[in-house]
Amino acid sequence: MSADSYQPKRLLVTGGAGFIGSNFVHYLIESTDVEVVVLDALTYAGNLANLAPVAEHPRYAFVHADIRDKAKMIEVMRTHRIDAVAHLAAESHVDRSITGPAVFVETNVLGTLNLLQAARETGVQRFLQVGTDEVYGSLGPTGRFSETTPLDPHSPYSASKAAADHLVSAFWHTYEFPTLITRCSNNYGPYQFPEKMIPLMINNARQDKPLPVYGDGLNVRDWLYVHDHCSALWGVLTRGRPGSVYNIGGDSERTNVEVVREILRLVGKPERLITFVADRPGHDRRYAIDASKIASELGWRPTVTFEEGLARTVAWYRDHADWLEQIVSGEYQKYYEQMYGQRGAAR
Ligand code: NAD
Ligand code: TDX
Repeated sequence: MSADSYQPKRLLVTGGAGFIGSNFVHYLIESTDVEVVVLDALTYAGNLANLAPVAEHPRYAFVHADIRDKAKMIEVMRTHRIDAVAHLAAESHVDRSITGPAVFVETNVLGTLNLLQAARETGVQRFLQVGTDEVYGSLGPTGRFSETTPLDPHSPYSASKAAADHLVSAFWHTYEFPTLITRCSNNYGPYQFPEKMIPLMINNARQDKPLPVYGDGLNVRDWLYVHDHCSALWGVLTRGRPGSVYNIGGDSERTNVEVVREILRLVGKPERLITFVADRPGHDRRYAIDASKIASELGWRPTVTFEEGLARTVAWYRDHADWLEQIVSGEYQKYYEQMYGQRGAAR
């Protein structure tokens, strides 16, 4: 059974200018009464255009800050009288972690520790760590990850996320600091940066460029439409049992090549654009989520089928060609430059 409902008043959303973070902020403004303070360093993955629809809302504020700066985290939590944290800020792309792992440890591990310490010091009542199913490693053709599956991360990205989860869990066990951890499968939907597989393939298909499928294309991911993830995060934050882990999944396993074929069909482009390229080093073969705990404890289930969600996503990218073009051209950084001058640490 779930604990009594907890209603945060002022929620700090780290990484709120990224893909899932910005969708979550839209959800919070539309569907809850909570005041939202977004904290984001605006790395290459952060884009203020993602937050433009809520920029003038009275329950929204934005703070430009880096979670690697602990003193700043304490200051922000005090100044904004934060009572709950939803922690989504991260370096999130597996391929980047293979070529440059250090920043993944700095942001995902040390940044999470800074936030935990700052939150504890300033009396925060709930800390939600937004985690990934990749911490469980790779599955063969059968089986699913449950919350008790041992962590066995394979990439520098997933290793850094697993380390962060362990720290979060340690704060619960050592200090009884009220933490929650979610572990979600692959998200897709509006505002996803076009380095990730689905928006990259949509973008290439639209431009008649080759669609680079790693290895044999038979790796399997479980896909969840991002809006369903957002409702799950709110459910866990407000009704989850402190100290618990909740898996979140879409019950939509697909091979990569199946996904790419469906994108080509929706965009109306030929399958000859599919190009098999060298495999990702250490490429996990299959992820699959057992999400029965969140279903039975919190009554959450995905509501959007993969076919419906992918069609909506392709339509969103078609209708927001300017958003995509500003990223591809680097023009999106103008928001950052207008507000803060030249981007020092652009990657
Ligand atoms: P994203 O890369 O789109 O966004 C990350 C955001 O964090 C960006 O706005 C970026 O500017 C910000 N950020 C990065 N480093 C920072 C720092 N040092 N200080 C402050 N802000 C910083 O990522 P996403 O796909 O939206 O993922 C959000 C979270 O969800 C991550 O923790 C990720 O591990 C997790 N997750 C993602 C997926 C997925 O499929 N995308 C699935 C499960 C879990
Ligand atoms: O060009 C590509 N070609 C390709 O075949 C890319 C970018 C990916 N792929 C494959 C690799 C994966 O099997 O597609 C699959 C999905 O790749 P990504 O979109 O990079 O996602 P993944 O590596 O599965 O990780 C994602 O889901 C879990 C997010 O990036 C993580 O942040 C999240 O934790």
